[in-house]
Amino acid sequence: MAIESIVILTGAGISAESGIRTFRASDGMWENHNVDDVATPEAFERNPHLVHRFYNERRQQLLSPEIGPNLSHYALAELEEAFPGNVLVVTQNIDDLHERAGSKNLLHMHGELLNVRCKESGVIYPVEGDAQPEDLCPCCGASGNLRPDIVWFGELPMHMQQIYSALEACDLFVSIGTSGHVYPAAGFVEVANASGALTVELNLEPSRVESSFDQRIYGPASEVVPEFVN
Ligand code: BJW
Repeated sequence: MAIESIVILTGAGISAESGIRTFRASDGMWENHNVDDVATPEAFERNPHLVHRFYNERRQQLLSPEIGPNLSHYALAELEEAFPGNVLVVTQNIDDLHERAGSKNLLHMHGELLNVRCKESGVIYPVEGDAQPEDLCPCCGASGNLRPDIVWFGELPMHMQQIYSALEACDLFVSIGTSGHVYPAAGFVEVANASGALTVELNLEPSRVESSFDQRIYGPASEVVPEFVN
């Protein structure tokens, strides 16, 4: 079967070798924070200072000189450039390492660390420096309305219609560096299977949904992704 349309789902594992810690690793970045204290809409209502500080620290880390794309990010960008058909990268990651590597057809389903969003209008703004609860929102002029542009637990992920349409039309679905613990992303493999696509998992270790894939290749992303793509 000729492959014309590819959907690639990426998770924290693809950025691990770039120095950004994954969520469920023992040294995970939520080690010092309960997820309910920093990654839910209720947490933001309760303590916006803490939530902004948490994301400000992560933004500073992302922008530090030692963080950059690794070979797996570059391999996906090169695939998109060279492949005659359609390649869509759907990332759960809030970092910008796919963009920095050169990926263009890219959807951030869990938002972007380098943006804030108005709670009232939904308008998105790039963050310059740190964000604070006191910042005035450019569209409504109020303070307290700008929140991190992140999809927290219980919120609807972004671009879902576009993602499901692409999954229903793809011939190949590749999942890279994701544990399969968080839905709806963990269910994408089943949508691709139902569409008749070949499904492949590339990860350091078997994910929670590994049995749903046709093929599985385990190892560090910087090795298995370039090998798979070439
Ligand atoms: C390497 C590597 C190397 C390491 N090389 N690999 C169905 C059933 C049960 C629950 C639910 C359900 N549907 C919805 C829910 C509720 C909830 C949910 O899933 N909860 C579960 C925990 C049970 N989901 C939601 O609330 C979502 N919203 C929603 O569902 O809305 C309703 C809806 C209905 C129908 C359609 C659409 C929507 C929203 C989820 C938002 C997730 N947000 C987070 C936090 C963002 C904030 C922040 O970053 O601070 O996004 S959670 C966190 O997990 C983050 C990640 O994007 C996400 C996924 O994690 P990921 O990427 O898989 O990372 P890890 O750490 O888990 O795994 C890393 C993997 O890499 C591991 O496997 C390693 O082995 C591997 N690895 N080094 C290759 N070098």
